[in-house]
Amino acid sequence: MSFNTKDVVLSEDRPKSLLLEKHSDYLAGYGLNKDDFEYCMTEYLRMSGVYWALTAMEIMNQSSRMPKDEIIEFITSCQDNESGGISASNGHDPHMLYTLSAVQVLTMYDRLDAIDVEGVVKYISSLQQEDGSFFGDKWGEVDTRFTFCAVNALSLLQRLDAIDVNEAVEFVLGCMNFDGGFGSKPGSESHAGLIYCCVGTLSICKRMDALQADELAWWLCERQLPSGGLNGRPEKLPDLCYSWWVMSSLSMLNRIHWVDKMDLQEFILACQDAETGGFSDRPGNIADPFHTLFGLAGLSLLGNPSIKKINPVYCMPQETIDRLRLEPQILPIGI
Ligand code: 7TP
Ligand code: ZN
Repeated sequence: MSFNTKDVVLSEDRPKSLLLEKHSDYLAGYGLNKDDFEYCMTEYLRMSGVYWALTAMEIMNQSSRMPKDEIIEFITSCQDNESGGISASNGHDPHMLYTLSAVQVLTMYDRLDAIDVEGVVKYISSLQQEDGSFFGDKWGEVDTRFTFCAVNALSLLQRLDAIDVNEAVEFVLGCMNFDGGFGSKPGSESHAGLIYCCVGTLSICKRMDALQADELAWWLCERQLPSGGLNGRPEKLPDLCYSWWVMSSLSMLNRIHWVDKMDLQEFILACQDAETGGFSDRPGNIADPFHTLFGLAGLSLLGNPSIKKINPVYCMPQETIDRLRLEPQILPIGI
């Protein structure tokens, strides 16, 4: 007889140490062959892919292996002159998600001069609605993810004055649930990824006082399963990227000691692919740049000394956030 909790079992031959050189080689090689099938299949998210790979390389202190000039030219070519927004790839439609990724990459490179910043500010502010919420693009889907994209990107550009921050915060607070968590819109169920977006928004807007910190931290640490991994909602399998969404949220709440760090570290290390390099969503699956960033970022939050400190709100190197003198709000230490 077992509990009806879904989980995985870590096999004895799993990786148990951090394979940094493998990960650096994996990301340096990703996209070198532009005809590669896997690479072509992800054209619709390329701008974010560049952000995931570059950030992962930055925190491994390997970003000099990335094609900096090519990346900057690519971003310039993805800005839409009319709306000011930025798309995932050449010829695609601009979207809030890729606009944020582009701003993040150019911030890390300290090359915001490569885009029309005023155009980006105009694009983002044009997507705010009467109730404070944000559309993701011209098609009008509302989601707390897009609020976080807006607030995050504008804070990096030092242009939060361009939107109604109070209304944006009120909308996010309207998405809070009885369990202290947040969903994508008012009344939607709590989900760890959306909790990260909402807590991140409140952190940047310095409104962390509005949280039910203990209820929320309790819900978050209940995501840890016997394997050590974290899931995004009750009754779901663990997934490496939730190491980031959950641990970054707990970090903003100053309560990462509410999870078992050793067990989580073992799960994260088990998600490495020892042959190809990179991390996958769970042990034995195919690696990708997305999970590679969030595996490394999770280890950084756990204090791994081989990886640079990552900022839990921005998911960028802490040194970049310090250079910009950004000070997202972190709660004082809990119990
Ligand atoms: C393979 O199937 C998917 C499903 C959703 C691929 C992408 C997506 S997504 O674009 O909506 N997205 C990001 C994401 C990316 C990858 C991936 O990136 C593979 C290769 C690359 C190259 O750069 C893989 C998964 C993925 N997901 C889906 C997912 C994560 N964990 C389990 N799954 C099934 C996340 C998804 C949504 C997303 C989350 C955070 C974020 O900052 C942006 C988008
Ligand atoms: Zn995942």
